[in-house]
Amino acid sequence: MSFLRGPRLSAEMKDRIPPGQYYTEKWPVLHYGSVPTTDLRTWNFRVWGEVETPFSITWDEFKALPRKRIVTDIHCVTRWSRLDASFEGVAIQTVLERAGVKPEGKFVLAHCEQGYTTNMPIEVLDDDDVLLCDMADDEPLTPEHGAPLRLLVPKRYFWKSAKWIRGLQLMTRDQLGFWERYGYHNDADPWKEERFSGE
Ligand SMILES: Nc1nc2c(c(=O)[nH]1)N[C@H]1C(S)=C(S)[C@@H](COP(=O)(O)O)O[C@H]1N2
Ligand SMILES: [Mo]
Repeated sequence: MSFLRGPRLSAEMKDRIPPGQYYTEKWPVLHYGSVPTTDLRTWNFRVWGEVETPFSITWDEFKALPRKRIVTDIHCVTRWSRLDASFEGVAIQTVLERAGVKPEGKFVLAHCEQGYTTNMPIEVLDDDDVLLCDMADDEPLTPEHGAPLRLLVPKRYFWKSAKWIRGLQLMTRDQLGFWERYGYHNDADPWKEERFSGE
């Protein structure tokens, strides 16, 4: 791990490290449980719940959607921050517009392999830096970082960036996800240090 006193960070870079975080050039791997194996021939991605048109798409259909690449900073609640990480995939709006979110669809639960979930309000998800991403650092995502597909929500601590994602459920009410039920903060804004609930 490289700490702040390690690599020389410019003032501009230091200003991008939220309180209580340290800078790393590495990309640590963190998750609960094991890395799932995926058969792309049977893989699908679903959007359901409070939407006009629930749908399920195959891997080939996902790969045919319009693509977007972003460069952004990411922050993990275990205190590492990476600056200028690049990600590529499909803008969240592409799938939300296809589904047609109803006005009642105010909250989202992301569903992953092996039952992992994470929740957020629709406004947090519907942001211009949120991607369903299958590439990072200009390479295909590795299995341990969430291949074939992960969510990327850069403005929140990284547990909201669900790996091995398989679907989005739109809901009228908020429902806590996996780490949120274990006491992680529901909002998870790194700039407000929203690490654990009750803080
Ligand atoms: N499906 C799934 N996604 C997950 C997790 C998990 O346990 N399962 N852990 C989260 C947590 S706590 C973090 S910090 C990030 C880590 O992503 P990375 O291993 O690519 O750095 O994945 C998040 N996404
Ligand atoms: Mo995490």
